[in-house]
Amino acid sequence: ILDSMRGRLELGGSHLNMAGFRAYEQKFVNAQRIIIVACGTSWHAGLVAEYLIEDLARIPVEVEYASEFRYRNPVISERDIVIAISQSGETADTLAALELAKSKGATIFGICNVVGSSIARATDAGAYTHAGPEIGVASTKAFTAQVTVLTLLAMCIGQRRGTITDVKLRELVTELHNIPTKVEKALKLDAEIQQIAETFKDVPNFLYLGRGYNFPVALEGALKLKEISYIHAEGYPAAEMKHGPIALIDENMPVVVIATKDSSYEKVVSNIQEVKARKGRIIAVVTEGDTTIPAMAEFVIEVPPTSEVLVPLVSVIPLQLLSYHIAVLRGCNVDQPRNLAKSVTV
Ligand code: F1P
Repeated sequence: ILDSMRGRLELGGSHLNMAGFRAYEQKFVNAQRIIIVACGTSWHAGLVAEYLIEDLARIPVEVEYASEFRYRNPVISERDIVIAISQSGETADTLAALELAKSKGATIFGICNVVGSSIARATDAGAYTHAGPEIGVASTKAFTAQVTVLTLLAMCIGQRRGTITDVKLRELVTELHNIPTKVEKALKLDAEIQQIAETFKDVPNFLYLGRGYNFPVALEGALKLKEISYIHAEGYPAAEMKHGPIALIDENMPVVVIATKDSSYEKVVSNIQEVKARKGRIIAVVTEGDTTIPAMAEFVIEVPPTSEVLVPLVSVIPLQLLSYHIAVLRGCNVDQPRNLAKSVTV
């Protein structure tokens, strides 16, 4: 099934070349562990990959901030595969982390957007995302392209290891081809999201909550808001809320809950109830047709239904739009945010 994908998959104009994977397929199949190193948004894509690879390929995954990994004394063996993810391919911490792993014998697989970049050159193999140039500093389409490559990777390894059924695989392949249309549909939420942005453009704090595959999406939503609108935002796994952040919730706190219909839906409903009981202002990202959560939220953003495994590709879009509109309304330069560099090379 995946033969065509091991070549090229056209997705939203991006060609995801998986040819680099083919030469190292067997290594991935036999890997004892996969370690992912990255920074910022790319690290969030890595977190999505932890769910994907453990779910579909049943290989243990560790996701490491490259900036920490490089300075500790990590245990790495020749049976480890290290995946370095970087949009620019120039991030100094990610490069140093992969070089450290390489010196200990690990195989390094890169996922970069910029062809011929330093990280791409330092890897043993890799897959380019070919998402095109990111005009702004903050990564957006690079994130969805990275997650797509990582999804394909998890599916390919899962197929080879026999950890994913043919039925499931076929279902995912079909749905992957529907994703561009669903992303386009999510982009059409623009005007609606602009209205929500109007309401919240002057607040000092935001909380983002999600579970499962939507947990990294919550982190990414919060990061995008911080990066381009300079509003303090925190992303949390929804169930962790009661271990601290719940103290922050009152009638002034906007809480974005990514609450699509998936296996953790019921639990997210009870997290929303907890926020509501403290008068938090709920902005819920839900699956089209949901009626339960919309009845509880102040604002509702409906995204098209998709497979749980693929949901970050769709659910991240409204969060990117929300950050964009809030930043514009606050008069911020969305392409060149203060203090941020496109490539963090030191
Ligand atoms: C990592 C990153 C981006 C962020 C900003 C600063 O870059 O943290 O995620 O949006 O551009 O750098 P990269 O390693 O993915 O190029």
